[in-house]
Amino acid sequence: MEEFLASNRGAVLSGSGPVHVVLGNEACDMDSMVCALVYAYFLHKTSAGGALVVPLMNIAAEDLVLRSDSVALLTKTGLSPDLLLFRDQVDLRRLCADRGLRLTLVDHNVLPDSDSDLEEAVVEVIDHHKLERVTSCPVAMEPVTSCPIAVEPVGSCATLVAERVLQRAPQLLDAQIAILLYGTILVDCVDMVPEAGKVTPKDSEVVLQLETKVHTLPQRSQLFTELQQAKFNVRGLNSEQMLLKDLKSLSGPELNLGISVLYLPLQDFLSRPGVEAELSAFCQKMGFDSLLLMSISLTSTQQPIRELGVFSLSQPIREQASLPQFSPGSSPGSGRVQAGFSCDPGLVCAGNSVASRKKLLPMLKDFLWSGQELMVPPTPVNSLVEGCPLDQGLSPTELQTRLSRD
Ligand SMILES: [Mn+2]
Repeated sequence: MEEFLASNRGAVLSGSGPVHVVLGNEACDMDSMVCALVYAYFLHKTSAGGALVVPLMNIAAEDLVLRSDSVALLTKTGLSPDLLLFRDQVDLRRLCADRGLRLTLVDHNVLPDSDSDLEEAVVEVIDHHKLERVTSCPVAMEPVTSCPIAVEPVGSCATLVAERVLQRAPQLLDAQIAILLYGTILVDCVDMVPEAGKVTPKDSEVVLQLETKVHTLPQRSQLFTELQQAKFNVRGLNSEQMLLKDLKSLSGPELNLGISVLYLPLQDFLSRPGVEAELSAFCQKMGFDSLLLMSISLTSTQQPIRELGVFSLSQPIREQASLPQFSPGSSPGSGRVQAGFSCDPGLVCAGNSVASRKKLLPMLKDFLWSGQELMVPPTPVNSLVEGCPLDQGLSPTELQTRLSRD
């Protein structure tokens, strides 16, 4: 695997001739990363003609640190991030124009608008999301697709990639490849627990086959727990990286709202030295009027605690909120962070009461409904823990429902 990654990465960066890129989705979560890695390796080993195949991580190299669970899995397999090719390191349009480009999409089935000009390069799709890759034929009104598409509603796209490897090139399944696939399926299928509602019979079957074939795999639940905990690991991240780790934005006619999921207790984040200046700088940099901080952390017994805070640069919004100020650390009254409270009944954050939570609701409602067509983009698959307020994407109604629970 290392040899393949190093040599093909080099040949893409400084060689000539056509390139076949395997590309995951823009969230570049563990599933996208591993599917790109393993499927590119599979194509490299199995296609006749020795086409230059390379997995491309669909994020900037500097953002890898934000995918702490993926970093943990890479570390476990001994793969250095330096072997990976990232989106900011290669110009796909230039490759396409100068050398010829073939694209295989994994873990998504339609390119985002920003990449729609690369559509003609797509030669294959392997995915487990809802199929959106259709163009309507004006006459028959039947969906028309232009390339081989394998879309199945399994828990993890890695299941589909693993299935191909198992069926067509089982000799490739060394300890490294197996653990990449195994760890990803376990994370996506929440430790294969049926109650979590993610696992399908095919996921279970593939996991069993991997366990049967590769005897060096770590114990199932142990690996799952390790990777799950890595997701919460924000050690070494600065405040901006924490805010970026799971960031979504909402914009309406009168509003630019950021929503950041923080993987630590809200109070811990707000106690960071200089946090208010950092929040302010972050909002300015990203063009947000306000920032919703949704934190999720685990108790010692692994129970999730969710908390919410609002930071706003806008005086009217702060006044509208008319909430008791949430004081970061020991500096009361500095407050542009207007509220901090828990979404969970009975777990109320410092300085807040149920009353203040109720006052905040209309403000959030105004935020979220200020645009007629306001839609919250879907949360990147896998980027959030089960049951997080943003899981499955956040609709205004859902948020309000969650916040109204007393
Ligand atoms: Mn996926």
